[in-house]
Amino acid sequence: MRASWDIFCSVIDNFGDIGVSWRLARQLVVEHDQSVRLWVDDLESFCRLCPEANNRDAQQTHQGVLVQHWVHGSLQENPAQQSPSPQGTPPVTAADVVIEAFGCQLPDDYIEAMVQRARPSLWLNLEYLSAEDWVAACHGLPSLQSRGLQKYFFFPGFTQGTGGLLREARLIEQRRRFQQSPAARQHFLNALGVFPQDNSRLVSLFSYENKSLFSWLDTLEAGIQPTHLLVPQGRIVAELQEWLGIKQLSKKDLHQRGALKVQLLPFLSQPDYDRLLWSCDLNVVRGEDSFVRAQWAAKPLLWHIYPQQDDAHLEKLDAFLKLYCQNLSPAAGSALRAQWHAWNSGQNMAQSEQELQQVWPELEAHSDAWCTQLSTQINISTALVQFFRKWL
Ligand code: TRH
Repeated sequence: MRASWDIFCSVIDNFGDIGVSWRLARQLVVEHDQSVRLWVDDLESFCRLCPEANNRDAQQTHQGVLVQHWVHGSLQENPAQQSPSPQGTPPVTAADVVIEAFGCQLPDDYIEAMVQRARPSLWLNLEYLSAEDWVAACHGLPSLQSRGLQKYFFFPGFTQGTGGLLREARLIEQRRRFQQSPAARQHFLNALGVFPQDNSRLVSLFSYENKSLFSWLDTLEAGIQPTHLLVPQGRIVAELQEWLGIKQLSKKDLHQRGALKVQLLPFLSQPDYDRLLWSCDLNVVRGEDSFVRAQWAAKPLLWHIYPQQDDAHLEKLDAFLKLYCQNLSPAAGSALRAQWHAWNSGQNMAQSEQELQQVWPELEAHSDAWCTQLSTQINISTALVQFFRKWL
């Protein structure tokens, strides 16, 4: 059944909110043949993830998704129509399924439009990803709202009973094919201007500002194996420049210190960012979406979790580590925990890096097994469509 979907995304900071919303919108169109409108309050950020978009048109269609600029407080389905809607009539028609991404507040006009529908909309709040135990128990619970409406909480997650993770239908197959083809990898890297030496370890770095960065770079500089560090343009660049002692990292230059080469990359499209993750031996990722993509890459990862007030994020970090380390040997589990804790609390990375090197082959095998295990779970877009069908 082809239903209409409205996804509301308010960009708070960074790219996670829009990254997830845009990925979900595309999947609903391409894989489930749904009619999707994506409401975004920040077209500038959207353009970074969808380079074919522009920041001028309030309405534009990309990859089958109608993208609608949303100015908080004023909702016009077609801003070109300047005539005001008749009194009491909302300026929009509410969709069959309404998703507010990450608890963003729906405009009053839109809630009014939901109230006025003959058949109610299914209203869902797509929550942030967490591996905490309580998530499965809260997934799918309703909550009564004003005006007699009901909203359901949809929780992504890593375990049975949650809404799963975003995963395109053929992602694992495409990733395997890419990783089995040295020519495909080489072609992709060369096109980015990356020519790694045969014996060097390729590492991608996408992180927030981080107090542990200098000590981590120091260990890579002093390493026995050469490291080639690839850094998509972003928040970590200023600190990298400081460590390198240069004013401006430019995309053309390769900076070498000891065993470490540092190379700046442009901010990539989402599909190219996936290919970068598939190409590297280790991926340093952050937030929510890049963290999940690194798991689909089936390579070891280091997560810089989005920092929250009162260190609430450290509980989330441990909840994930508890799951992820379940099938690791005690030595590998403790080395990984030590490295992730150090990276997320500004500690020196030297010792944990050394310990991690001892268990590296086990970590590589584990990241592949973890990806295989996770990919047996339902993916979010399918779970949402099923949720809607059951609710009808
Ligand atoms: O940008 P983020 O830090 O977003 C965060 C998180 O979502 C966090 O949970 C949320 O609370 C906060 O925003 C507001 O990290 P994240 O989630 O990894 O999103 C980055 C997106 O950018 C992801 O979709 C991958 C994409 N990306 C590219 O498309 N190209 C690139 O070159 C890079 C580095 C990332």
